[in-house]
Amino acid sequence: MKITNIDVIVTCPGRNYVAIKIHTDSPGLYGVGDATLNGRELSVAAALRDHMIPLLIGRDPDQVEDIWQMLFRGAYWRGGPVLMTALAAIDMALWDIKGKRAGMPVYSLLGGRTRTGALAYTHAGGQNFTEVEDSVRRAIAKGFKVVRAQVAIPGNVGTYGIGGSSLAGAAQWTNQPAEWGDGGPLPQVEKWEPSAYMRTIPALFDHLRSTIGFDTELFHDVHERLTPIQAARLGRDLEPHRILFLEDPIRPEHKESFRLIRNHTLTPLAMGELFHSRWDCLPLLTEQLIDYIRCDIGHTGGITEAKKIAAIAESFHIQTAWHGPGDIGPATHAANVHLDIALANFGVQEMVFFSDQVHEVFPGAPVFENGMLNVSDAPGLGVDIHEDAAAKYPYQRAYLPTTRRADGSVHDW
Ligand code: CS2
Ligand code: MG
Repeated sequence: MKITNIDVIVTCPGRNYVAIKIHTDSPGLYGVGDATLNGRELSVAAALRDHMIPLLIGRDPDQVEDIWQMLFRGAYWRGGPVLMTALAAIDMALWDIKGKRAGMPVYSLLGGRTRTGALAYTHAGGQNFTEVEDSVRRAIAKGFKVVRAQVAIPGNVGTYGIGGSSLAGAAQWTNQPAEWGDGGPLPQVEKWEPSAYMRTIPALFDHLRSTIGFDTELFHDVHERLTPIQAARLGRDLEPHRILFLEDPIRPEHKESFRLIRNHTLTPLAMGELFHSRWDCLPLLTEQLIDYIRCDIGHTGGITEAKKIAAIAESFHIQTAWHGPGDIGPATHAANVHLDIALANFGVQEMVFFSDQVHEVFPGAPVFENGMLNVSDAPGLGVDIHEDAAAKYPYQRAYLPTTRRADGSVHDW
């Protein structure tokens, strides 16, 4: 069998997505992959169209590992979010083809079902503790057993994850002069200070545990904003609340800093969505510096790499909690759940509910029921792409927000 051509589809059903369709010389047999990288979508599309796709025409789609090695090492320049997102899309689509050829869902190819479904979590947020409590209660009413909780921070503007952060507030900090940029959309600039944050989050979980109790697993995403000692302090302050994990406590570059956090707190730690290969994860896994590995399969080279990351993690008692936000496509969400269902060391799965527009373009996203996610038993990943629907939603440049401290200096968003 041979790859005959590969379509790159850029679409914007409510937000930008990039997808690929790998066609073969077997009539009607193709694979679908997600190549979405939030805020840098067209860079991935160009890497695919201009550099990677020409290398694949005529190749046997069955050779998933060899194609992965060739695309990762053959370019000499390797890694990073753009190339690893492009590689992930190709990898997902090749696993999709492999499943369709075998007449089996991808999880069967990965060793078969080890669980009835993948325990899922959703996001709760609000401007104050009562709003967050109400948001958590709504998630519980929907059947979630695990909920992430985020809250606005007094004096900060546009805090991550609270849902509907104030655009007007964020605009206060848009300090670029109008002449900057090309007149099109620019990143919102938000403001964040650690002290108010460090005081507010323990108080939030005081409130949630005293009102909702301990039957629901709760946790918090720091979103890479603290220093190691600040993260250690927050982890210790949260210990009485028994959160499932403290996510992304610090920025990803110096991984050994997790040793300092680990030495000071029993609060479980999670990291991974800003990593791009197993090598990024290694010290955190082999030194057991984290408890959950949260790589984004769509930015880490796909299913082939995620299998290897999970295998290393399993050897060190570390569970998976793959990244599953709204800014990756249904094919990655499906790849998450196929792995979740098959892996022995699955922990918990982040998910979102897609809009009708997204379902129209990408039918087949995982299904949420009774607190768990499942994928269909259709051969392959179970996700398709409808190009006609995709064409209705042209790309619209958009950026992630950026963050600055009160003195105007850049901080991690
Ligand atoms: C967040 C993400 O869901 C999460 O864990 O960290 O939503 C992250 O902010 C986005 O993926 C960035 O594009
Ligand atoms: Mg996160």
